[in-house]
Amino acid sequence: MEFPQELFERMCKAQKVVVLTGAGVSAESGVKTFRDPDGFWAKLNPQELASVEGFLSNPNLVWSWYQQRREVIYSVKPNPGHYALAEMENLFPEFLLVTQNVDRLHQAAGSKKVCELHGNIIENKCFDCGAPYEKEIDLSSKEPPRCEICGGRVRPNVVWFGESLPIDALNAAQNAAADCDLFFSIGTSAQVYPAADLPLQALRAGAFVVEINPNETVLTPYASLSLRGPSGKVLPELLDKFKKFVGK
Ligand code: BJW
Ligand code: ZN
Repeated sequence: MEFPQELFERMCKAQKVVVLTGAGVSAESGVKTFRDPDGFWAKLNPQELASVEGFLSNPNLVWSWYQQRREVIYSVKPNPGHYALAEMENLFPEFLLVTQNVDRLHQAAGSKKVCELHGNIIENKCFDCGAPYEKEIDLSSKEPPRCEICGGRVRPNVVWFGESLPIDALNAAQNAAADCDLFFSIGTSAQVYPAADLPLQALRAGAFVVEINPNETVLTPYASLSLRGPSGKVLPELLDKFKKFVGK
């Protein structure tokens, strides 16, 4: 892929870099996205599976869905896109990786500073009292275990529709977006708020916003640059060429 010279120049000058990732970054690891034609929401109803109302009306269904996803996530590995992002962390004076993904693949690839906006699927907590549930989960269990403190149902530590995002992660992401010079939006359809607002905040702050996605998104008309392709291919190539650019 050809990259415009301006991108390398921006990367060279950048002091504060923010990266927002979404499900597309894990697609090449074998984790389904949500809104693609073969994604989860093509056949399943988000309100039924990823909302408080869904859990209240059918906790076993929601629990089983997350159990299936956990099985996939425990069996997959980071892809070259994850590794390239882990390496990028060391190339800029300030760098923040903000992810909507719940799969912890960025951390598995070696990223150190990761801001999880939508929680993660590895940890669990009580639906009623919020206490962390730290006992090991039997992956074959078809109904949520009960909280040892209050007896409430246990749920994954993810953020469902209508729920607030973890306040520290959200503050860190918004502050960084509003004060960066280079912002990458990678593998996200940019439809879910407040994450979708981050690249727009960066644009308002005067940052150069680069989208990496094989498909157009609602962000495309506003992005300073769109790189069309899978992140597992585009990111390692970008990193490689940037290192050569800096080295010469
Ligand atoms: C590739 C690729 C490859 C494929 N390489 N790319 C303002 C306006 C309107 C609505 C709202 C608003 N503020 C809040 C809302 C309500 C709601 C919302 O945003 N709704 C919209 C959908 C309209 N937001 C919320 O409820 C949030 N809470 C909140 O704001 O609280 C306060 C509040 C509440 C209510 C009203 C007002 C304020 C919470 C959002 C939580 C989202 N949770 C989920 C589930 C997490 C748990 C789980 O995993 O099950 O998070 S939904 C799902 O979407 C998941 C994802 O993190 C999130 C984003 O999806 P993502 O990552 O973008 O995936 P896709 O599938 O959409 O896109 C994949 C992309 O990859 C595509 O573009 C492909 O082309 C690309 N791709 N292969 C690179 N190889
Ligand atoms: Zn409890």
